[in-house]
Amino acid sequence: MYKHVWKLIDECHYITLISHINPDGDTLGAALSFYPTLKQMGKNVSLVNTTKEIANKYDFLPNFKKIKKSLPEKCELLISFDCGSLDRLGIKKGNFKIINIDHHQSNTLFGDINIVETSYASSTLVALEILEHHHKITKDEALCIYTGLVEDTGFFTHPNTDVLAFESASRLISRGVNPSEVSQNLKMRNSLAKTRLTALFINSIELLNDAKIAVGTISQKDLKKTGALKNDTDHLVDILRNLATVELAILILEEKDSNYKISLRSKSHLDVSTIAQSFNGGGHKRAAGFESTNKNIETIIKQIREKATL
Ligand SMILES: [Mn+2]
Repeated sequence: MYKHVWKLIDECHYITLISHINPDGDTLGAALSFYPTLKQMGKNVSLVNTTKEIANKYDFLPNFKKIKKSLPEKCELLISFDCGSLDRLGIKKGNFKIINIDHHQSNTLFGDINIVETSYASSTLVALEILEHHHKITKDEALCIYTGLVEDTGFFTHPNTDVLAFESASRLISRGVNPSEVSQNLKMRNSLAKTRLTALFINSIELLNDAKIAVGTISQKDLKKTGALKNDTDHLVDILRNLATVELAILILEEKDSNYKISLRSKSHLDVSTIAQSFNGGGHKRAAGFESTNKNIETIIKQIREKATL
């Protein structure tokens, strides 16, 4: 399979590396990890993410500043990273081939080549294998890959943390990654606005179903009041899941157009990806999400509760 990837890359000159909307460290790290090699091969490479605001905390990743908001005029090959479906890229299918590199169970296999390793903790680990099939990876590549790995494993605490995760981490560190520096970049650069938003969020928490479900909401008003950005909300759902009795965490984020983005997390047994899929969303067993145009939050919560076997 990896041979096919490198063959298609060889055949194309205009290549776009794209990450999913509302990007995390995994999708960005995976896309950025491919940039230096393709550049070195003499390709015309574009980095694309269609999200309006990308969290600043990723600005330490090499070539982060080269990410553009829309597809370039010329594109022969699109390589998608960490994205389960084409619509999550925020683009229309065009006259280009697609390589789909991912680890989501719910992946729709929308590529001409699909490398979807659902047992891998992060998409960056899939990227690592493909890159290592080609050359010995550099420090910059290792840094991008390590960032995706720590984010998707919750710094080696989520159930997806396995031997491959640690073996890969060890290899990446031996290539020059400084784990403490990565942690500082990702976790110790919060704004006061984000911290104040966290306080508002904590006050919104409600417990349901004998405290097995926790629901927290963030409104546009909350964002305005604190000056926080939408990407300052990524950590909030974990606050819900971290409550002792909670199996299902539900974060409801009001978007600008008063639609809602719902993030679901479970702790030990509930499969939230099937719940998210029933609302046309997707994700993993313990972390998934969907978007809703239903203005009635209570109805959404009721529907989720009906689908959750606790
Ligand atoms: Mn991922």
